[in-house]
Amino acid sequence: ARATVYGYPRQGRNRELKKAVEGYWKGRVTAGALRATAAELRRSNWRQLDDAGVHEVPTGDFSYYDHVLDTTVMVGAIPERHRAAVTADPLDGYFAMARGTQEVAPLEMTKWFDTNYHYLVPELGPGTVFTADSGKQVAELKEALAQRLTARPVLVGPVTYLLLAKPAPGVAADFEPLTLLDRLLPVYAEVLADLRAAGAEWVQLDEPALVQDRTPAELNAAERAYRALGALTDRPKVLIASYFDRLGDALPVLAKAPVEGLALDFTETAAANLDALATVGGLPGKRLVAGVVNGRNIWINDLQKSLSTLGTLLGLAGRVDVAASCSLLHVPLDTNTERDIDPQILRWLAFSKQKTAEIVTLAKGLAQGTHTVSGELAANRADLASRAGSPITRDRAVRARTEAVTDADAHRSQAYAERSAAQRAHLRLPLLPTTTIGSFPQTGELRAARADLRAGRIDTAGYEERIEAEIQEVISFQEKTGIDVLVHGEPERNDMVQYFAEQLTGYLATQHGWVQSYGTRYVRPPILAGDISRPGPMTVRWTTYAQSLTDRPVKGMLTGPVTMLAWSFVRDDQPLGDTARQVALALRDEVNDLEAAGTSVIQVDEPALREALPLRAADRAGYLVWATEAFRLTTAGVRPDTQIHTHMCYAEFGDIVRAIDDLDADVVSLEAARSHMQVARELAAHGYPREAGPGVYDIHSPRVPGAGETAGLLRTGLEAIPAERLWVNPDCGLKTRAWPETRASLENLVAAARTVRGELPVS
Ligand code: THG
Ligand code: ZN
Repeated sequence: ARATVYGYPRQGRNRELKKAVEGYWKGRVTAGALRATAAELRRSNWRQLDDAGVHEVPTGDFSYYDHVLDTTVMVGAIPERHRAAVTADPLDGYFAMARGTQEVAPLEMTKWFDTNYHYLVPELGPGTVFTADSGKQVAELKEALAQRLTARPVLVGPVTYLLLAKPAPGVAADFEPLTLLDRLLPVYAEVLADLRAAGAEWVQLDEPALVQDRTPAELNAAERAYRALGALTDRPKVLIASYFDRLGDALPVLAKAPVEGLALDFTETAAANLDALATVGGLPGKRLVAGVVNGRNIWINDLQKSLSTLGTLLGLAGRVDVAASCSLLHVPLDTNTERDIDPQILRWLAFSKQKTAEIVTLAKGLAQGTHTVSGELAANRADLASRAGSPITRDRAVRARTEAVTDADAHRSQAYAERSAAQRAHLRLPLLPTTTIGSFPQTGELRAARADLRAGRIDTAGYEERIEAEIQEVISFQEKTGIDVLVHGEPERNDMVQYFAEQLTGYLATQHGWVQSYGTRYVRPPILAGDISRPGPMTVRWTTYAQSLTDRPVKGMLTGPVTMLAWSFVRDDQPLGDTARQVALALRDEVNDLEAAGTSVIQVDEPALREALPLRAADRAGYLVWATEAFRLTTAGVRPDTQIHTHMCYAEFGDIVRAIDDLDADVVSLEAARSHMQVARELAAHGYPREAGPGVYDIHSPRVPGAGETAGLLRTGLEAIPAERLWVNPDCGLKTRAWPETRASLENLVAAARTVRGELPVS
């Protein structure tokens, strides 16, 4: 048994890659310097893996922006509109596809399965011509071989690549990219031959799309693909890799494929792989790579348990190697750089470096006997016991409270129709009320104020003065502009999840735990480590300050429990629903405190409700039950005349409209500007009975929409949602925008609302 990994974080210890790439974009770093930084990061990652005892290192997993975009380049599927840029300069053309230019739009970005990583969606059509470009893969393999390492190129597999693609602009919406398989396979054949020639013994083809529900036709395509690739004579040995869940019906297909290896996820969600593998008779004579170390969370592995799984697997394959369940891209680098986490708790955590060590220990224990790793096993047992027995993971008061939750706690005292009337009387808003989603531009001065506070250049009082000054400006701007329901602008928040995590007991924030979200953008997901409680109010001070400055209602702004979970590392020692309930109760106290302090409108954001849906349809109903219950538990403790808003980003709500209704919020705001109010029509088609604010201003672009254009979107919205239930707001928060376009766009938004109000029949 040997140790391996499928991929490693790309950014470097100090996010050197982000700095180099962004520097290149600004013209401050040359292409040569960028390439040198990238090569040094790869070299150093491989060196670390090799030093740790990893037998076979991955290559080709590195990316300047995204590995799916790299695959698009590898197969020559450059969209028509980006061709000229790519021909002129491949590196600039690559970034043009990722980010767009003044002239052309970028590729669309969407989430990589149920992780928080985003990839660039390939655009294909009947006219797509694939051509092989193995340059990047071959060059990176040669770099690793020059370091005298055993290296295995890792590629997105052909079936997953096509399943992740969408019809190119102008191509019929029902075009199925998978119909291009026969044209794509010769290109993969050419790349495999090039990698063989460059010295690859093995190559890994990632097929995570096969862990999702797949039709017989799709499974048939997978079978054909690997029959064809397997039959090639000039190729390295092929390892098909699956991860993020169980393979289900795809397992027999891949087990029988005429290739040399299969990588399976053996973490909890994918545990069914074990029985399924035995049922198909194992992988006699083949290589099985066992993903027993969870590549998506940050908890130490139960080494004894993994060794026992691995022992069972030994009887089921010709050779068993040990790996993380997926690329380590989705976890931070190294726990050792965390200075603010209690050293005892730090021992419960494993980031990429620690997970690599676990994989090596397991491979050694499997190959040479557990006695050879007895020291590691003893330490692991002690750390697991320390976590299980810690008062942090079992807070009696929190447990007692969650157990006492009744169904009534999760339901408002009046039905929507009745409380809607009470809210109308209480708030006295005009028809088509205007509001914003919550955040206002995060200026350089605000970031500087936070940095000054951290560095001790200013004290808390000095910092709070600066925040109050910003709130004054935001409130006065909104009053002057004529917005109806105001916000304080969230100048005090770094990130909508981290801000709350830092204030809740049981949650850990990291200093350096960066994980790539997309391109050069990173997040530091906080860790749900223990039972969650709220020592004191978190937002009341700022909301009431803002309210003291105006007679118009100021919305309280909170992040909802589902999003708090989706954008954090979650506990693995209790059901997600239990953790969600604890977070919900802590947030419920905040909601109730806001109400008690005089806040009549409270928004609880759930941008992640849709994206946290499980990959397999069979798992979705269970998720939606606890997710909607957690939201209601957060919000149901308020009076009938207090108005609860929620907000969700990203399109494709069709499949969760029912769940949105089950949240029992009074008002929902959704992203809609780019899709010309498609969301409004979807809500109407599902008979959504509540108030809604489909966004009329696309905040993802610096472009200022004119008042006429915004009024047009409003009129379109009115065709689906009656005026009594339609709100007027941007698509999302304004924190990534600058002030000039924010000012102009919101002035136009208010003007548009006034114009369209004037067109309404007088009742
Ligand atoms: N917060 C958290 N997770 C998220 C989002 C979020 N996941 C999904 C989505 N939003 C991802 N979007 C972004 C957008 C911007 C940035 C990161 C993810 C970003 N990051 C800064 C950077 O890399 O320079 C660092 C931010 C910081 O200092 O904390 O700009 O909103 N939790
Ligand atoms: Zn949003």
